[in-house]
Amino acid sequence: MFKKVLIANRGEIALRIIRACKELGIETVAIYSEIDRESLHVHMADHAVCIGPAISSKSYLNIKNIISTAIVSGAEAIHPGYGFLSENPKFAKICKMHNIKLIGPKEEHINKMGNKSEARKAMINAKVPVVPGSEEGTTDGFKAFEIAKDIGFPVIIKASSGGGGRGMRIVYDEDQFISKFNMAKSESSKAFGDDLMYIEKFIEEPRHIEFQILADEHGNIIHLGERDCSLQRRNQKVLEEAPCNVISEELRNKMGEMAIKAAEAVNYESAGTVEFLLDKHNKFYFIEMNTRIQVEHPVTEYITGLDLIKEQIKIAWGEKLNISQEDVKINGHSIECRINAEDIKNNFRPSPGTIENVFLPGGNGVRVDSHIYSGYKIPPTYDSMIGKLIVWDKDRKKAINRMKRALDEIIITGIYTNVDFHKEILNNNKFIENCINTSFIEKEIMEEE
Ligand code: MV4
Repeated sequence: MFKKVLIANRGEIALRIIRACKELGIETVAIYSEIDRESLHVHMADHAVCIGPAISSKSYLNIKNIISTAIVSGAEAIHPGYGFLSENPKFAKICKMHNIKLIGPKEEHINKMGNKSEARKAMINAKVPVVPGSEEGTTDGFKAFEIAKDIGFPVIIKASSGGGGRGMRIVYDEDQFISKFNMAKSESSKAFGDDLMYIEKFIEEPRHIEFQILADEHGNIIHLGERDCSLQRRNQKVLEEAPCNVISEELRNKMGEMAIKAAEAVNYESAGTVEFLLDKHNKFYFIEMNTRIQVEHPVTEYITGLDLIKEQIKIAWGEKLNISQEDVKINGHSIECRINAEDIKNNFRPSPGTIENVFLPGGNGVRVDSHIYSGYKIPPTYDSMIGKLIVWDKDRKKAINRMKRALDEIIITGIYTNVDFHKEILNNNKFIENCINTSFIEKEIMEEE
């Protein structure tokens, strides 16, 4: 097993990876920016190296400093976590050049799935159902318009180098198309340096269902069931849960089989997530594949009893999966609430600053993944998530009850948080009855306020 691993990330996911390494007897090297000197991952790692100023481009995205820190510290592998360099093919390539194992997929997997129109093409060839739409990407608005008319409005314009909702535009009728196409194109060009777009039929009010994949370097691929990530605000996930209890065993097996086929199509390795849309008629469509561990991985860990970070590290070491698809058993129900330092009464604007007092919940079936502590100064530089509260119980109603109890225990003073926003969602009847889809938050929660 690796002797020393560098964690190329910060916050709660850096702690999460350090914990998995410690339990595997692996020495850990943390990297941190100047503003993160007092962040918890710096204190929890065996070694810590300051790699630059606060701004991400000069620190957590600074490939040169990260690689040289790995070499100087003697780390044989790097875990990138999520965000930052976790889906950067150049970083994967440079790790390989320096004989440093990247704990995650290979450069070709990241490239293939990072180009969303190429990914669509690979899925069509692999006979994985995709949303009706364009075969190829295009930068030509008039060609795109013809495709949109063939598909039938409403359509959604997506950036081929986008993902996660960035550079997306929904078009309800013909006369909006060209202007929205050009806006999306210029946004994509600025954000990703690429203005290749593709068009899909817009699926109205779907559920956003993603399947967790584990694939080793010996061709074994399994799925670990689904997560319902429909509760999103401005394309940011708010609350995730597993399993989705409106999906029958039969549908779960069908979607799981397609998720494995999607991974097989690119000879995938490591942990990955295949995203589907599930429409009102229980038809499902592939939309994209994420080639990283995701924020919401703990809900899958709770219902399967697996440690996904340890599984990634063992796969990177070259071990075969020690579980088969038949061994995967979904037990109980898990819900995750993302705890953000944001002021929900002021348009959810970030609320950095010094935390005065913290009390975080515990008890049966409660897990908190967070790096905050009393006196911790939340920097304004990075995203506003300060932790995740995850619960497990025997079924969805019990899990909701436990989550409400746990949220009530939270004390975080000195900054604003979105805890009350979560309480509102958990008390909403449509949520309690699981009558939700991707428009739930905008329609049910935001319009109410
Ligand atoms: C869609 C869609 C409906 N129809 N594609 C959102 C981010 C990325 N994962 C893909 N996403 C979507 N793609 C088609 N053809 C709905 C979503 C979607 C969504 C869209 C707008 C606002 C919030 C959303 C939340 C989840 C999924």
